Amino acid sequence: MFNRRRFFKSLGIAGGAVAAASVSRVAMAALPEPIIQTTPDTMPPLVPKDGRPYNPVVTLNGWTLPWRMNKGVKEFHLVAEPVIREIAPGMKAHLWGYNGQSPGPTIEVVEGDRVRFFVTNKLPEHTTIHWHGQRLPNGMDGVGGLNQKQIDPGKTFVYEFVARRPGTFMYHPHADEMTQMAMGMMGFWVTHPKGSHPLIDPVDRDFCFLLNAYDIDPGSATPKVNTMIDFNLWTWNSRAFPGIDTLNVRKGDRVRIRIGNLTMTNHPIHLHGHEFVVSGTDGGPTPKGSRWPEVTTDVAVGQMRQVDFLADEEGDWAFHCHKSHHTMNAMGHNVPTMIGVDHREIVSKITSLIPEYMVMGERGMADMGEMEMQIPDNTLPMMTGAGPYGPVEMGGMFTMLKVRRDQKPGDYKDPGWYKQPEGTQAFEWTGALTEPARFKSEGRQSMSLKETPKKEVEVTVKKPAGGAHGGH
Ligand SMILES: [Cu+2]
Repeated sequence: MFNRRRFFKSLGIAGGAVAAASVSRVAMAALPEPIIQTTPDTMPPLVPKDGRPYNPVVTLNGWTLPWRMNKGVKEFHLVAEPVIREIAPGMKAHLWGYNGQSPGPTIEVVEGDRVRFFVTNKLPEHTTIHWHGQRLPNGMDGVGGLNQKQIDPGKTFVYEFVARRPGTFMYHPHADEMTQMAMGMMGFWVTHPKGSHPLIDPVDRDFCFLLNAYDIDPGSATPKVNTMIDFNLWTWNSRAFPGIDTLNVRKGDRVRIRIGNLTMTNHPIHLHGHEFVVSGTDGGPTPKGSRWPEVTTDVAVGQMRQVDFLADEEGDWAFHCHKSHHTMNAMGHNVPTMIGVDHREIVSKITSLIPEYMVMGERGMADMGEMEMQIPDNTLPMMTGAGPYGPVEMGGMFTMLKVRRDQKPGDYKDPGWYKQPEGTQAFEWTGALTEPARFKSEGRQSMSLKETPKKEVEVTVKKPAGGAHGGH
């Protein structure tokens, strides 16, 4: 649901808006009212009510910002402000974002549209907006200090340009970037082609989301902004599994997924059950002759990738980052590997002192997925999520593509779990087991398979002589 807030009332000052000198011709009295959204639910596509028609996108756990048409110009109002974002049920983060959310709302326009952005700064420090990937006049590029003055707290600046080429873009501050992006300031931008385009095929469903990451200590709510590598929450649109909505499609749909990366590392994004092609980057649609089938595409830092595929296999297909640490929630990395370690003796000693002591990891870490362990307030279990057959043992950048033959066109609701047809699911073998014939090498290897006979080695230890303590 949209909440409308009175702009001047919320700023607490009457007529407090100040325009950039270069666009002072814009009548401030005509400032569009900002539209605020506070739920992290995936909103249905925003079908354009005016302007040129297009097939709208669906932002995972996000929404598209409505505009106002003013004498042929699409006017938007972005408010940079502190927000509270639910990362997944059970954890809320204190972030910075736009219009009530991190990421901010998706901007959707059509190639050739003239767009005007009113950007109000309600942060405690200055900011700007850079329109990543756009062709625009240099003074609209948003690098604070280089292309424009910083937008000080309480001020409103105006950006205006023509969306010259169709494609997949994003926006983010270019002012105290490390802090402001670590706090969640970013948003998606899609410029739809006007009419048919030789390199942009029509699709039935078009999804988008940003890759972002946070370092929030368990029990706290504000990201540590100086973290460079060791983030503990890997998120899509500031949501972690099981908080990321599923991508629900109808069997036979042509599907497009657009992904942008504003984290500090690359993410190989992997889809199960289907092959896709990279149909576009932030540089625009890719030439058709350059496309080859993939099931994983790496999205490097600062890049966008747009993939297209035909959803022709029914089921619940995992869709995730292939870095296995990125499908985990908050975890410590300085933990020794305990696989194969027999704790039994030490455990009985410890539990006599600390009755609730738990042994972890001597048979792998899968136990973590089903354990009912006490965790601090406001954090997420490392591995979580229950599927129809037990714990999914995932976190972070993980969700599912759900393909159903009876999903109605235009219906984005979660259809529930897929029921595999009889005889099409992996099953337990209950027949006799024979020993596998293992390969034995007798060849010239640097290390022989044959054991060399052990020689008893006797060691005599001599401690330094002298003093009262003699050696044994
Ligand atoms: Cu990743």
